[in-house]
Amino acid sequence: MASVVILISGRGSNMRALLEAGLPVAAVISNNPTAEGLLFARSHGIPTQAINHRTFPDREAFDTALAAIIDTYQPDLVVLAGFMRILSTFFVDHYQGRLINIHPSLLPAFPGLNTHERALEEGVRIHGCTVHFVTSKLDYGPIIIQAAVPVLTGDTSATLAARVLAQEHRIYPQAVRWFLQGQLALTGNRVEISSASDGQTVLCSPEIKL
Ligand code: NHR
Ligand code: GAR
Repeated sequence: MASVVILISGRGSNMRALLEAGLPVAAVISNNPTAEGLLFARSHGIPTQAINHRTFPDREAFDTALAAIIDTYQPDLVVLAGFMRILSTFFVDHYQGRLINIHPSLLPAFPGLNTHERALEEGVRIHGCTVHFVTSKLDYGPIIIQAAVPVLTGDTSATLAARVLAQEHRIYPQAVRWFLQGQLALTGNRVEISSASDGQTVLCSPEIKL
């Protein structure tokens, strides 16, 4: 049976969307022992583990220990869902082609942190979220699926984040389902999706009212 390990750092609403979509989640692991998402996973009978990065001397030591825990579950796919630690190259290489992330912007715009604040500062009219394969170049791996939302007059980073998050909860389960069904093929830096209709893969731009 195919299985997924989810890595979280906090609230875990994307993890929750994946669980509620009925995907085969073997375990939820957090670098933050007080992540709220761990409570929800436990209450749903999903095995959880906390591994505090602060107790390790450096990134590599943490990543080595994290990989050892993940590998006990022998997952087909490792899913970053609001996971806030940058992963070292050896970790990314170890899970090459089976490690994905959801990022709260329309990549390649706004890689890194504070994406909603930066989108507002730049005055973009369309923002969104991206699910991508993780490579050692931060927030730059092959794109699987994106969803767009409008930026509205009066938006704050909180209202914009909420609009984007609703789309994250739609596209992440879809991306994981495609992966587990063997429908994703990597060709260079591009992902091909077999048997997906175009309408499923992207959201259209918001309507223009003149
Ligand atoms: N690791 C690699 N190698 N490549 C990616 O594309 C990754 C990754 C690890 C996490 C998620 C990413 C995001 O979607 C992700 C993608 C954390 C940071 C960060 O700066 C940046 C991007 C992402 C996640 N983290 C700080 C650090 O020092 C800590 C910040 C904090 O704890 O609040 O690791 O945005
Ligand atoms: C989500 O918006 C996710 O895209 C983003 O953090 C939020 C986590 O929410 N991820 C990153 O910014 C990664 N650096 P969640 O814990 O409720 O899923």
